Amino acid sequence: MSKYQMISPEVPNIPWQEGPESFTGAPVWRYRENPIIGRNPLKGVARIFNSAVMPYEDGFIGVFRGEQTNGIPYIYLGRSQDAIHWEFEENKIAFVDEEGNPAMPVYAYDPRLVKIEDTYYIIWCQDCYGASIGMAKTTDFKTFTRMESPFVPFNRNAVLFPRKINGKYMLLSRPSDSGHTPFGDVFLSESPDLVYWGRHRHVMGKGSEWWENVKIGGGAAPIETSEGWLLFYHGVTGTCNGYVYSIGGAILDIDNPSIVKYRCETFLLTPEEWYEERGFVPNVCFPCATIHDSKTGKIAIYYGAADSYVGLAFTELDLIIDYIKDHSVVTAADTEIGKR
Ligand code: BMA
Repeated sequence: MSKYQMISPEVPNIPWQEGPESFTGAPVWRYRENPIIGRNPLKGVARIFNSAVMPYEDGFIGVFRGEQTNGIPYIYLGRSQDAIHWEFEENKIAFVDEEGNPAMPVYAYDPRLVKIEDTYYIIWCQDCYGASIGMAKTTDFKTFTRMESPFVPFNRNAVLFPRKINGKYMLLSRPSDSGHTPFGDVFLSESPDLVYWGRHRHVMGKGSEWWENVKIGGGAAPIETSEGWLLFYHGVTGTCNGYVYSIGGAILDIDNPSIVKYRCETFLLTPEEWYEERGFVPNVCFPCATIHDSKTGKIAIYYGAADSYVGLAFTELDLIIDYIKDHSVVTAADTEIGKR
């Protein structure tokens, strides 16, 4: 009998490998055959990383950040039977506007994919006279209709919650600057209709812990659990050789997710393997999605590695919640409602 519950569908075909008997740090382990997506994955695309996947029909579907050979990032659709081996559509996703006319963003990166009720939403970073949030919806993965950008620049790392809370859509985001932002806290905004966003609340700041002391940003869509919203996010530290991106974990209040109930003082995963330490941007583990099975508590975490590859890691609900709770350090700014 598991200690904690996930409130989400069962995913019996979730990809899985058993973990070790014991852990020296967090109970998160890598897929032994990582990376699951290597270099030059399709024509005209040099690297795929920072991508989001989810169950769909009898298999899986995903939106992938493809760095084209001209250096411009765009989003590509991929399908898989096992969520490990992926087949990509050759052309980038052809977004349209509400009238069905072509409406391609200038660039698009770091997509997240979230299902709310019967609609799938893609949320990414795009140009809107500066780095901003892009959003589109689809019900069939054939027609992708762009929506209004929720915020003015500069903002990145937007993540939708998988259901309305108190009747409102909820979105995490990370206000930023126009470059390689040297600061950044996570905020929560709500909307009645996915067009107008307001009641902005501070969720959590860059950490006092060294591994996340420069900036943080939302990662995978939060997982609803009996303890609150389980959030995997990225935390960044600065070194004499540049930024290092690690994966962190927090649990947000189920009805008021701007309140952080638990926040893990240690990273859950940090660059250690060659595909995380070596690549276009070394030392990056950047989570964008999970697949999770409510029956078994299995969680598969998808993360970009070194801006060059997609990595897969695993954990289990009871293990990760206990670890986050046992290592939780929250500040006053974390636990307050986030309004000043
Ligand atoms: C961030 C984002 C991510 C990227 C990371 C490391 O600012 O642009 O897409 O993975 O930097 O380069």
